Amino acid sequence: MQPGCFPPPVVQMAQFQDVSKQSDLHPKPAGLVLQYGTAGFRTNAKLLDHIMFRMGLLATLRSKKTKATIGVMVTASHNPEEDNGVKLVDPMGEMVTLTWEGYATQLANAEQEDLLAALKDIIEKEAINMSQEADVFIGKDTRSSSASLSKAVLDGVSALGGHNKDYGLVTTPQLHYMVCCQNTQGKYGEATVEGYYKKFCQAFIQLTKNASNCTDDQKHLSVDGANGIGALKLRELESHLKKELHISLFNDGSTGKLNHQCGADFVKVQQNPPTGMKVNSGERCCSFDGDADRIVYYYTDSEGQFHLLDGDKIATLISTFLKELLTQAGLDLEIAVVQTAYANGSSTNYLEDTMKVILRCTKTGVKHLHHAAQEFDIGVYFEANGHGTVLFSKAAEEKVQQLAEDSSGERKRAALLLQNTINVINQTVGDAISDMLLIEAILAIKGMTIQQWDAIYEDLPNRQLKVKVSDRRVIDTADAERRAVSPTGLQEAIDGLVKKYGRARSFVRPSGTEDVVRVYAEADTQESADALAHEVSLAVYRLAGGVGGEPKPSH
Ligand code: NG1
Ligand code: ZN
Repeated sequence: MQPGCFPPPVVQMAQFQDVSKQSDLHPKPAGLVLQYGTAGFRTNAKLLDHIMFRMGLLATLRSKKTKATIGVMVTASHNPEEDNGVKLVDPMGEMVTLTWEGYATQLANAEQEDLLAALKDIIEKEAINMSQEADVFIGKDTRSSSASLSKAVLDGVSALGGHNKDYGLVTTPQLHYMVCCQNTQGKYGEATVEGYYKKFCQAFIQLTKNASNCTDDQKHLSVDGANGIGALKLRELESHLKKELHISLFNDGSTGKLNHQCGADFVKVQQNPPTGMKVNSGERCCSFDGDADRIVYYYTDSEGQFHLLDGDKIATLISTFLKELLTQAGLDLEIAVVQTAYANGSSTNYLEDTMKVILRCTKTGVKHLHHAAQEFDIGVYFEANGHGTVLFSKAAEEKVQQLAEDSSGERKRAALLLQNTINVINQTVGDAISDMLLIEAILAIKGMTIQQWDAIYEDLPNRQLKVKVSDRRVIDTADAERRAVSPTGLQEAIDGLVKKYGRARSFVRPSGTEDVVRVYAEADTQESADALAHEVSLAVYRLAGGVGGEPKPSH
């Protein structure tokens, strides 16, 4: 058949018969409505079988449309073990587009008898050539539900005649990496788990080989694996590090429960060390989340006080390092940092006033940050929760390479460091393992302790809370989620409360992954941040249809 031509109806019918038959084995509970949210579908695993099957169908259509390999990752990241979720990965390893998110929701919510019509609707709207080959890569996390749910995805792919490659247990960023490698014909790296370890570890070893005054003590890092897939993968990676980094792994999944009182989200939100981990005073520690796409660092001081180094501190460390290298290399490249409203006010001030980098604020969700970061030669993006990476434009990468070849002395040294920095970063998506290697390399090269890193700026005390309301969609926001435009009176109430405290800021937004409204507050003292967060929670409860008892002061 000619490219672009529609297949004869008989081919379509045969394909759809298979879809019909298979779909009966993955029935949708009547009336269930789910939304493709901030990070795909995410809810209790028991409600997801039909979603997985249908996402297998959709990934196959997306692959036919883009004529490229598409990824499907079965994970619910930092959510509890009982939940699960699924997200699609586009050809270059990025999140699927907004239009296709819409199709995902449409397909997920079609009642059983309407599925074929919904499918045909997408095929028609996108003018998909159904005789085009399709390839789908699939990965899953360690949840007990993930095995059968990923099997349902495979059924969806084969029902539409797509080919699949099942990577089994991988981290979310590993799957993004595989998809990108495949679609760049290996230019980004080899599309295997082994290829992933080789690429990032080699770059790490190259980066650190000249960090001559790095002692064995400084090479030690304690990692909380959140009892998830990141722990398994870190064990596999260790041998590739050639003892350049000594990892003590805790919460490796052998006994503890996934994300339960551990992992990056717990540590960030509770502002406490995870359970199940030995945190020696002054020692550098980090936590991954359940699918290893987030990382936060921390230590406790001699008085037992906990110090968190979150995504904002990570973005600051990385952008400082890159800026210094650019100066040493004499390269004139534009560097920007992208944050969300959750970024600590101190980090924003530091980046803007002291570092003088270009700063952008986007809505929550990595797809927004990723897109904003793509607009610059070098875009460093991090959510405060530790999800982030660095993007280099093609032109920037070429300039670095050219300089590494043509220059000598200090400029060459800087260019080579930049080149290896590019190679140690997983540019497809935030990646706990790759971010960890980059941070460890920077600290080693700069001979910097975690305390010195922490001292770059002092965080404003802050608090994050959740409020249950009957319908969180009543809250509408503007200005990168920093202002609530509905319900009426809510923003005015928040403004009034914020005025009571020093250096205060607060905002609310409906979560895209949980049925809650999130409240964020920061102020000059922890007491003030806690009080403000509580008062704003009460305003949400009263003005946005709170359910259950009124929020109580938590601290
Ligand atoms: P929601 O539930 O929309 O706040 C959370 C995180 C996001 C992002 C997604 C996906 C916060 C405040 N929100 O989204 O940043 O990481 O999960 O995992 O951390
Ligand atoms: Zn995650």
